[in-house]
Amino acid sequence: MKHSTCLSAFFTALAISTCAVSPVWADNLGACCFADDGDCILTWESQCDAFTGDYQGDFTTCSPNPCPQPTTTLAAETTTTLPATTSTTLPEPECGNGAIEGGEICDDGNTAGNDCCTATCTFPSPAGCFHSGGSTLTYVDDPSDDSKDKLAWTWKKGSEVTMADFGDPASTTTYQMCVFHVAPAPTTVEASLVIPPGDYWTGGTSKWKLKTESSPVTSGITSALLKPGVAGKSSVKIKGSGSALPDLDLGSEGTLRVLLLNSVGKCWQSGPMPIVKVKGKKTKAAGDGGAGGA
Ligand SMILES: [Ca+2]
Ligand SMILES: [Ca+2]
Ligand SMILES: [Ca+2]
Repeated sequence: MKHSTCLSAFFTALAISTCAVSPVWADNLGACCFADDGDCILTWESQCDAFTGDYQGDFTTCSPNPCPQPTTTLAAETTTTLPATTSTTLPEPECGNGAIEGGEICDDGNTAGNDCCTATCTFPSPAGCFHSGGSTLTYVDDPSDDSKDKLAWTWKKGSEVTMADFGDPASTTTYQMCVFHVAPAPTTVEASLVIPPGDYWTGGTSKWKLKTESSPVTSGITSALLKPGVAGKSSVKIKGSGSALPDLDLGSEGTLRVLLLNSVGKCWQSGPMPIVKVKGKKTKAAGDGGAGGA
């Protein structure tokens, strides 16, 4: 009840009461309401009519207010329409673009196989490669003078290899030597050394030999010897040196694997080869290539 309204009604109606007290002594005095705003005042029924109120009956009170209260019309609910969700579609990994994406293990910038990263961007498997009865990899890294860096890989007592397996490196067959760090995981490729075909290769009847000091082989390979043979007699030796040779990060422990692959689809593998010696600038790994490249 609005008190000011009550007092106004009190003086208007000459009621001798307060709003909160039931007018029990006055005949025909009760509570009425103003329908307009829901306020309740005490007055006679006739006065209630004058106020265009709704008389509630004799001896009724204002407390609790018997009058219908104005209803508040709630604003219509508004619906907020959220902007449509936009989705971003990531581009599919593309093998051969030089960037390792999605599930790619490697990406050497091409979709060719027979190199250190396959056409499906995985490392080449040693399974099916020619294997050796004894292999070593030695690497000398001079930290201040790269011209003194040296790399040597020997693969001997190998499984049966024919001259045809070597292709024709003097004119058409490309070689790539890959050095992998296979343990502890994950496998990383530490070197990818390409030997493109060229007339620095000689031989072709009983062996292939590469020897050059001013090597056009940008990977730093300076000599190679490929010898076929029956099981236990085939061998491969590859050496590199100088500042063209990349600095390898072989670490001081773990296990390496060397793969030599050529573009006629043959491969020679050594490993796994534990790093057996680290002395000064020199790192050596040694082991056998398991049968079937295991
Ligand atoms: Ca890629
Ligand atoms: Ca490749
Ligand atoms: Ca170096």
